[in-house]
Amino acid sequence: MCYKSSSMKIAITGFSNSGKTTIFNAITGQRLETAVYPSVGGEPHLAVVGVPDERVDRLSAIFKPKKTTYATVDYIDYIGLTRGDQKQNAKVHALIKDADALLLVVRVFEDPAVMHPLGGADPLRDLRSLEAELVLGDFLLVEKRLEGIEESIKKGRKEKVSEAERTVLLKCRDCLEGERPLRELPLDPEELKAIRHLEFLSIKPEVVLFNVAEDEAGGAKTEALIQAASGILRERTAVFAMSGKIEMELAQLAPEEQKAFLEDLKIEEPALNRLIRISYGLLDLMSFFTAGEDEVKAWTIKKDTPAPRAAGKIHSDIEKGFIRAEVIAYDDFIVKSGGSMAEARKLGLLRLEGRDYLVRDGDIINFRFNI
Ligand SMILES: Nc1nc2c(ncn2[C@@H]2O[C@H](COP(=O)(O)OP(=O)(O)OP(=O)(O)O)[C@@H](O)[C@H]2O)c(=O)[nH]1
Ligand SMILES: [Mg+2]
Repeated sequence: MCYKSSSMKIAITGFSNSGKTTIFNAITGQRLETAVYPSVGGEPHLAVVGVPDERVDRLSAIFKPKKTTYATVDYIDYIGLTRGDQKQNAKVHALIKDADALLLVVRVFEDPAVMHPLGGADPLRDLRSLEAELVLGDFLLVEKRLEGIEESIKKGRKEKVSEAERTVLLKCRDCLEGERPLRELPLDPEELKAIRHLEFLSIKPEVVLFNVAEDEAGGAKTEALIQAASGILRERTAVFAMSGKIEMELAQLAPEEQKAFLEDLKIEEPALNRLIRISYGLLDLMSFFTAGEDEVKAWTIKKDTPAPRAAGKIHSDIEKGFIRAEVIAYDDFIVKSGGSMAEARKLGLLRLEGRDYLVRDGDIINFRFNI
């Protein structure tokens, strides 16, 4: 099984029956079946999801374009991890190893009708075990790779041995043996490059999502849980809690019904939107915008992308023929020029930036180019 796509990908994982497919349904608005027994196989679920962004909504209201396009992220949902079953977990690993981040679903809700693979609800134990499974999977991968390297050395096949890789792998082994995920190991870009081909799981940024009971999303118990989890996790992680079930039901309502529902509960937006934005932020991504009569669109780039490369996202011709970028920050556009480009021009708020300009989150850009 193989799944390739050029866009950023987040894999939903966790133990079985933690609510992964429920969350996937919430994120994607789909209605895939969820069951009280664990899934053991089948095809993974995939979906491309727009990142909710009120700046895009606002620009769209101003420009009234024919089309409005949000930034997107791909989500995968697959079978769960199993405690102590490396063979089963290797299947999961193989499918999600090329994801850019993990969304780890941890069950908090209690429901005797829904089998709990570890016996009963204990979210912190589950979080620790999940982390341990990811660490163990990577450890086995490191061992296997080191053995392969030793073998090549013994057979005198020097061309197959990268000393740089071996040195990093030894560091990785130490870290994993200390029961810490690889995302906590400080590695420079060269070192990261040497091991990238191994596609470790514990090196990926991670959002831990506590799937709490319907009435507990904002409660004190949940707060305490988030606090405790923050003590277990360190680098490049975020912790979040919501009720998968409620968010799924909400996502399946028509837009007007959804609005009424949120107003009734005095909630500004679904918790889900925040979750999607947090995940997007953890990928070190940001958005710039193009805005006109035809389309208002959010484009996804990595932080610190120079203007010509950002232009290349739109079209390679624009990158090749790049002359300048005409830029205004979203806040300046809305606040200082009241949402009018003519006014912005009059006030001198549009900047002309050259090849070295690093695009910032929220820049509204018009590229000048020549082909
Ligand atoms: N009471 C309650 N039940 C939930 C909640 N979230 C999920 N469930 C139920 O738990 C069961 C499993 O949910 P799924 O979303 O299929 O869980 P999963 O993690 O995808 O399970 P596998 O794919 O089998 O690993 C279903 O019966 C859901 O209705 C929740 O927040 N509260
Ligand atoms: Mg499922």
